Amino acid sequence: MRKTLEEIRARSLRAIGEAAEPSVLESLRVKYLGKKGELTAVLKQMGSLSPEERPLIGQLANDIRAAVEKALGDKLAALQDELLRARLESEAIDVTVPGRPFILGARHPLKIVWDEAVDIFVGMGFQVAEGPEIEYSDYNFTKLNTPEGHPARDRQDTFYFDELDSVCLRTQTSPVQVRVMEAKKPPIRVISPGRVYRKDEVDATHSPMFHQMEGLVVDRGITMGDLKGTLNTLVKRLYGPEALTRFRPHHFPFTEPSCEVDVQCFECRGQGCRVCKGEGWIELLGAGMVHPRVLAGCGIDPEVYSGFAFGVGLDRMTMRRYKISDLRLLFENDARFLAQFG
Ligand code: 2NM
Repeated sequence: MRKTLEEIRARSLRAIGEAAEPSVLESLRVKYLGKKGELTAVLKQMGSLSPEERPLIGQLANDIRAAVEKALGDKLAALQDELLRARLESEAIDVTVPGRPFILGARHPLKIVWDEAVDIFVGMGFQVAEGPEIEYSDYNFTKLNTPEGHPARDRQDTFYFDELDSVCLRTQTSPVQVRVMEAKKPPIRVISPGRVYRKDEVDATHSPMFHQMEGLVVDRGITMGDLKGTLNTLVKRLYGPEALTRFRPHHFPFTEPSCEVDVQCFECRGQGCRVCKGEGWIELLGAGMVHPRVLAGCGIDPEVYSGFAFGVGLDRMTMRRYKISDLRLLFENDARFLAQFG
């Protein structure tokens, strides 16, 4: 029996030494130490031993059980260490590898000017209104006191979609304001920034798509004084408190009276230079008192209400602000150009 036990000890310890996986250790534990295991089977025969031998064999069996258990435990710990080490090695991350460059975008210069103009008007209580870029000629022209046959409706200048010229790409954002007047009762204070389209050949100052911001105020008792106060505020916020304005008579079909607004040249202070082409003044925007026919056509009684409106070209404003000499730069989306602005 002693021989059998020593043989079990040697065989089990060798098998444990050769085990390559924790699951193998578990089956070895069952095979040698389990209820139906080899060591247990030998102990069950202890009854046949003499009283002198029994404690000695019992002690030996206990020593073997302890040795096998310790070997199982040590080997399991060693296997787990090895597994962890292999995993740490295969999943290692080299935190010293340089990161990929992170390219941060920049706001388009036109959008900077757009946002600034919106902020100025929102500060004066205006709301931003939007509308479709594909518009009924009725909204783009007729309701703006520009009837069929009017030179402003020429097919040479407007992108029409159909033979009847009844749908077009909007040539101004005023149709947005027509929609506002039809939908809401005064008081109305809105601006409508957006893309507009005219059939222009592309050059340094022309593009078939450009950007406008129009404004509209309608209420009881609105006068040319409100127009001047509002637009003077715009100019001073844009160009500083020293900026001087000039209101010149002009003509638009949708306003009466109409005017153009100039700002005194900030380069030469009115003396005349290259920036203002010797004029001393720089043309900024068009404006006027909304024509009574436009108000009436939108369901607003011109005997009760009056209003003023204006339109400003955002592309030109942007070019002036950033001294950009060619309009095409705004539309080419060359990242080297765009990265130069906030
Ligand atoms: C301009 C100049 C003058 C204008 C008029 C209207 C409306 F809808 F009220 F009739 N919106 N915008 C207007 C007036 C636009 O752009 C140079």
